[in-house]
Amino acid sequence: MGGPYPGPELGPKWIRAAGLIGKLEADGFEVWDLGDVENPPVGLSSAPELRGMDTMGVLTRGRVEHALQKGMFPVVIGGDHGTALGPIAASAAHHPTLGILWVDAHPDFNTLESSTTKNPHGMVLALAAGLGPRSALESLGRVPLVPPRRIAILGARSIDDAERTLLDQHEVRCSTTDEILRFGLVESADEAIRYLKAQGAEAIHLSIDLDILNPANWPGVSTPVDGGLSFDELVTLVAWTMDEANVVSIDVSELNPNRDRREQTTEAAVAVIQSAVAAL
Ligand SMILES: [Mn+2]
Repeated sequence: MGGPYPGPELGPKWIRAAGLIGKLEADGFEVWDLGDVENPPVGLSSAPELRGMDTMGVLTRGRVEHALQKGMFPVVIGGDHGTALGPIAASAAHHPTLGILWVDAHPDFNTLESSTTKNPHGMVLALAAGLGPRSALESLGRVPLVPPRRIAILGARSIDDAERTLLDQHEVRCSTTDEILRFGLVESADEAIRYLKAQGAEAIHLSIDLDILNPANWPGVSTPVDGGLSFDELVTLVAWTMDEANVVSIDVSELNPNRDRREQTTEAAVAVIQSAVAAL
């Protein structure tokens, strides 16, 4: 409900149908599928403009907390990028110095005031950083869930003007696709991880919006932006991050099967999750 089009709600179903669980089991992992978190009635939210995203975050947080308490590694599958709120809230409660590595074509750092589209999936990271309706923020946990200085965005290539101002005001580290091209993929990821560690982040939530991929080959997302990473680059980035940082939870979001071509983006999502888990 956080994005402009229907479709992302089908993501988990398609990823299951593509055999994710069997593949992880074949890789030697024990997998517990905790099932779908259903969209809550929007009326439950104290901030209706968020279209239930905050309530969804609270419901997801409960399951992720359960997983963390059991010593499992949470993999949360979207859904639009609002899916990230639950695992961030849970991991922040579990790890007081949590940092976020946000891999996305968009920073998702708008507020209800700054957003031109008013789509809540463009406000997720700002909410995590404590910008948004107070009641929604407080329902998710401490405010902010993660301070802005412990957030790094990687691979952004579509940044709104007002959003850029907010990022600068709150000193959020944001590196673009251009910087990755100029300085190298692993170098850019390495710098982001070093930065987060230098800011005291002892644990990292890795959030992957599939629109980081180039839509020319992986079109199954709701808000495609020209350019972006190849599948091999994304897998390299994820594997590097898993090796170099203490990643305690991940989310993979914004798969829109309605827009996919020959399930290429679905297959990419499955393989990205597999590569992340393989590095545990
Ligand atoms: Mn996003």
